[in-house]
Amino acid sequence: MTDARAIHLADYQPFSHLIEHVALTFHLSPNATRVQARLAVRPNPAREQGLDLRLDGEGLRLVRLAVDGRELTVQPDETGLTIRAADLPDTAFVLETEVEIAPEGNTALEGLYMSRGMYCTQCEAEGFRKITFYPDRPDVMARFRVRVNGDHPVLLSNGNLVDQGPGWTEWDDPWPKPAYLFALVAGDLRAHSATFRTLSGRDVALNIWVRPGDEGRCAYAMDSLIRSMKWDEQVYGREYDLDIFNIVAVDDFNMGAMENKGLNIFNSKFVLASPETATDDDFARIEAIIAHEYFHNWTGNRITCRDWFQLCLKEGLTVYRDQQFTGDMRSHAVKRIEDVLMLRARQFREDQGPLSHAVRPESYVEINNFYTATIYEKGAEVIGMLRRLVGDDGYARALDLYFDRHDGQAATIEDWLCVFQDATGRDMTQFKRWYSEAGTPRLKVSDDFNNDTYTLHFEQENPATPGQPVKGAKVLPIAVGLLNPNGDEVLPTTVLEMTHMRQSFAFEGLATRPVASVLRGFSAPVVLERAVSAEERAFLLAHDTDPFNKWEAGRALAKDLLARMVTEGAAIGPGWLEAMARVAQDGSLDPAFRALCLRLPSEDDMAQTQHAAGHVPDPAGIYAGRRRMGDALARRLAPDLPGLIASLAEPGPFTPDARAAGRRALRLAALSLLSRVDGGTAARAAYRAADNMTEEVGALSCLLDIGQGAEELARFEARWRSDRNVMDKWFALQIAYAAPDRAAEVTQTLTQHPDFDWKNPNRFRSVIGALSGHHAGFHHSSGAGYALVAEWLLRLDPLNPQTAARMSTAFDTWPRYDADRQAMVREALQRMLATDGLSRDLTEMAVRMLGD
Ligand code: 0A1
Ligand code: ZN
Repeated sequence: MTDARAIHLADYQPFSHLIEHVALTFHLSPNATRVQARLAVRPNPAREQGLDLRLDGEGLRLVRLAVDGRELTVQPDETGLTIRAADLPDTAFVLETEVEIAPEGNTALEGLYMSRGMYCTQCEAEGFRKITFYPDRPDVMARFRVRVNGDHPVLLSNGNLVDQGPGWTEWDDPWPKPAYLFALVAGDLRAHSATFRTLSGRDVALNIWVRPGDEGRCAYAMDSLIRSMKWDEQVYGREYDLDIFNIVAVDDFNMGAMENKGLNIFNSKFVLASPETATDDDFARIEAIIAHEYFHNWTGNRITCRDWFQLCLKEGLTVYRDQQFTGDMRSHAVKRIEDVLMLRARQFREDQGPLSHAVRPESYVEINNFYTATIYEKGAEVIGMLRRLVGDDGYARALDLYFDRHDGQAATIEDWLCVFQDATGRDMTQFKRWYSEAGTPRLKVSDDFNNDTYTLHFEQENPATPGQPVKGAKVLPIAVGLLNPNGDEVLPTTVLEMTHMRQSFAFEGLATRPVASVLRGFSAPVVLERAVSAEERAFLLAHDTDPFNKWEAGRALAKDLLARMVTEGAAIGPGWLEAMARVAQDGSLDPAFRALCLRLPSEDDMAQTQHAAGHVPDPAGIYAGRRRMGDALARRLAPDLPGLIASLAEPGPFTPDARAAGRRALRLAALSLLSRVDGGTAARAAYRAADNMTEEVGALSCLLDIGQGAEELARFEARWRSDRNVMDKWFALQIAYAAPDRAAEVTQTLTQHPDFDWKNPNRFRSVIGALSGHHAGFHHSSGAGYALVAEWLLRLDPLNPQTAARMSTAFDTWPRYDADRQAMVREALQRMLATDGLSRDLTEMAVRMLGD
């Protein structure tokens, strides 16, 4: 995209000055908070001398500015202020400013804002400039001391608490940090506390701060934090580095959570959990996000990013680390399958549409639009590939070198690849394409067998993406295994390294033609194109020793069948049904794995696959075909379902561990199938008997799925009305299970509900996001889904552009669909662009999605 306001990686320059120390004093007040800043500044020896000092600042009322105690009159502009070189000493000096801001009116939830009476901050990526004048860029790292004056009983900031008195606290953070990691919280909060003793024997005070009444819902988050701290010591040798670690839960938050140094701020839905209010999925997400934010302490905070183009340096690595952690805590097989499902649903979708961008993009207009699945999830996949290529030892050596060499620095992808090169001797030039080139490679596979030699032939294709028509060959680690026709493995998992556009690999000394299991563990983020018969898929589902490919075989069977149903009107034959029945009944398999196998491919996934295969997806046809598959599976399994459900009952009280959660997942999958044949009798009973949210929501979903559950919905609402996080589920479920032709209408009705607080991002997402996630409802031929989502995005944009822009990605798949749908989406996007005062955030998204 060419835009005058675009920022380019190629234009990077170090900042003109260094900030050695920052002292901030806050006097909190909803409409007139005063922020005094005292910056110890000196010219940057790495730059030419005698430069002006440019500070970022937005929406700040400047009260005072002084250099070395001498007051200056400077007129701020829209984006900051400039102090002329002539007004600055050429050696170290002290810059003082005082500004006034109004956190109460801050609906964008960036900078200092208020959430239900408490003050909190969100500074990543560029929120600090809404708090005070400052070089708001990650390569300017400084030590901060913060004094908070306010009426609230709890006043928090980064680092260690060094002093306090009535109505004030003082915090000192000894670790230099960029401004985006600054945080402040003030409120009437209660702590759930614990102590952690580090590897070297230091005691760290741990606190999770929540609203009064929520203290009883912090135990799981605290347990997750302690396990994360231990894991990072054991696996990466990383110890925590302050005397205190605070986490605060807030209800109004644009994202999941934020890794501010020593003071993580979380969306309350990723902290608060009790068996009665949180589902197994909620527990798993809390564990993963607590770990993610904690792991940032080293990968993000101690070593940060030089500029925002390097965002994947901290995010890809931290996601990779949190995925490893979850695998260790739960099940590597199940975690890998879930991660790949997510990758395909979000990242492949993004990468195959108009929003495709490189893991390290080269330009942006609004950096908040680049907190994407590509930066996070593909960024993590790239690290997984690196590890596969250099091996576990090479990876460990490279990471040790990374921490040694770059601690305290703002680093780049070049630095990152260099530690791999230096630690392992491997040249990273070709591998770097994974960072610079967008798009999902397609990998075509064929094979032959001659005498005793089996050969796999690979061909990679790297499709054009916006602004990148031509690409080079990628390095692909392709994990393969070979099975004998009797099911024995004759070649255990072996990583083939593909570096050319076409490459073949031969395996000699085989008595019979083997069955190949290709791309085990999903060893590279590619789309595999391989003609495999239904028999061979069923064989792999039964015999593959690689759990990912075992699951993948069942998945591919289902997708092949659904594709033939919608394009050729094929009937559901016994092959898939029998294969599924065998998995459902195989007591030797982990219940969580069986539950994943029984899950049908999503409608959006089918549309993506059909589009890639050259078909125009028909949302209504996919919806209907998928329902027919579910009904057929339910009929096939019906006799066994009550027994299966009974055998999975958990005796004793609820525990959120992976084993118990896996059993509940399979039980609810079975209950959902049973509901299709018993008219909902078992699900209604399960709803009445439920003593935890997983089963309450699970049983309710079964009923909604068959067009029932009105009474249960009313009971659910009456019971949970005052619990915002639980009520988000109530809103979202009704939309998710609405019939496609009613989805927009149901959503519209819910927007009239007195509890539809649309300024709260969680509530907005649970209603408007639920509609855009309802494939057949959102893409309904009437256009009602498109219209309603567009209308609400436009309403949200002036208040909270970041969340409006993020949610606009609902429209990014429009090029897949027929001309009528394309026209309706284009028209909606053009209408947005024609709106006066549209934010830079949403403008950039609409322009990129339109692609012209
Ligand atoms: N760094 C956080 C996510 C985050 C990113 C941007 C935000 O505002 C624009 C807020 C949070 C993480 O990776 O968890
Ligand atoms: Zn992160």
